[in-house]
Amino acid sequence: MGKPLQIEAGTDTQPTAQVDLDSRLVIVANRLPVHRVKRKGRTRWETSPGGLVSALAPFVRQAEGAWVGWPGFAGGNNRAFNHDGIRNRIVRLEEQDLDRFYYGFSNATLWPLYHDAIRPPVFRRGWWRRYVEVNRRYAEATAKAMELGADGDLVWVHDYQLQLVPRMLRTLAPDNRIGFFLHIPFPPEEIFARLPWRTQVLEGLLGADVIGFQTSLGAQNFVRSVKRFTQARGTDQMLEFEGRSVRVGVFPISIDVQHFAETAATASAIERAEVLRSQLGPGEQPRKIILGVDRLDYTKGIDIRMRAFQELLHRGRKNKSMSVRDCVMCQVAVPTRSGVDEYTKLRRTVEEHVGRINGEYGEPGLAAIHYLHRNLEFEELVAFYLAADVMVVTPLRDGMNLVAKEYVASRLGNTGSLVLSEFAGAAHEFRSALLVNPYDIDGLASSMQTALTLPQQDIARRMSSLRRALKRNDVFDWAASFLRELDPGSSS
Ligand code: ADQ
Repeated sequence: MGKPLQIEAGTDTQPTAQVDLDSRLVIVANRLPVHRVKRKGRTRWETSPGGLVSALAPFVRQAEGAWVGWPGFAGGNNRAFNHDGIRNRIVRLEEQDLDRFYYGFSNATLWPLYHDAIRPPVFRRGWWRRYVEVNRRYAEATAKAMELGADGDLVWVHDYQLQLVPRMLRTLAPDNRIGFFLHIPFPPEEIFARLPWRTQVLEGLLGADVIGFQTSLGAQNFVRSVKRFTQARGTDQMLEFEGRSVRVGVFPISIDVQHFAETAATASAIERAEVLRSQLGPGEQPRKIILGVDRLDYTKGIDIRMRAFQELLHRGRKNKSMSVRDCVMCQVAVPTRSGVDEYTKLRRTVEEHVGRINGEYGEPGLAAIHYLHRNLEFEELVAFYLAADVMVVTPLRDGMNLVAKEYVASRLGNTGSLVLSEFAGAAHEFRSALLVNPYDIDGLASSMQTALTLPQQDIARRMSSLRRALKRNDVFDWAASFLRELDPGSSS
């Protein structure tokens, strides 16, 4: 078929993401790329914000493809519809599916297990059964979406909620190329081994032709588990399973760098950042701003980061070197998965920390920590990135972490310091960040101190190196490199 697909993705220095797909493309993800909004009493679909949707939508549109996913609310009908050039195939989920498949098996079993079991994963047979059933529903909806096309469609399945889909789909539609990308880490073999359904999950994934991971560590962990718990054999890059070859690859995800850079250069974002600076750091000598932006998730290390900031203020008080007159922490946390107990507990812990630290170190008119429990709209998010002198990204384990990349993309003048966990996938590309062990409260406090006091030329050197690393791979390059691997007939 040959559908030339050229995406001009950025600046002069950036490679153009380009792939010439030979086939139709179907994306399968937990969520559709749209959500329903109600305005003036009328409901309609709107394209969802976020890097994944904006990265994949142009490929799907140009390949006359479809997107299979859940619309974001329980019940409803499952009639397919077109929106913004994409055919949307609804997978309908009821409240009980959400409880068992989504909040249960996906987010209280797999999520903690795959993040080094930071919280004890909960194993329930009823949740597993519903995971199998819902994965089958996604596979069947995908097979339906493919009937419209010729044999040889490309199917790209996303993330931990849908690990059984590749094999189920191979049975329903054997003559298509199936890819799978895992957005979160794949855990070490000895942790993965705890999963009672480990072989079924691995064999589910092995139904794909290409399996992609964020880092080489994730890919290696996967191959080790596969060799121990399945009949598949081969190398770290290529496995043989049931007479087929399965390619294992590393595809670090990224962001729409140009979109962040362009917004960061607008007068209105710059002005909003100035307002934030004056609100957060008033005084003759404006306070330096340390920023955290995360989903309120226990993998992100928000509570430990706050304790490290407390340690910084404690040391500053003892040796009279640093106080709330010099610096302030601002933590923006977007509510998430409130249907899972651990998330309710985390919210309480974080809010207790904020209260304790403000009570102990704040002064009238000068809070030590500003805590915003909310979602920011895009320009506001960029304004926060522009206002921050130091960005702290300290997950205990993270597939990639896009916030680190978004901060770097927004710092056009090579200013600002990034304190980054060595356990985030982003640390593999961002060697010039101030890398930290997020479990080490003293070390983290010292890194914050370093970031606050680093000479300007060191800041600029580090940031310019981070920006070079970022420009080598934006989200369009990421999508194109995966699709090139998936489509043997493609050219680039
Ligand atoms: P997440 O765990 O969601 O993603 P991350 O990569 O940091 O983590 O992305 C979070 C996104 O949410 C960012 O784009 C950020 O801007 C946005 N966000 C966070 N807080 C916000 C707020 N208060 N207001 C508005 N936006 C906010 C999973 C994996 C990651 C992997 C991604 C992509 O866990 O490791 O990087 O998928 O593959």
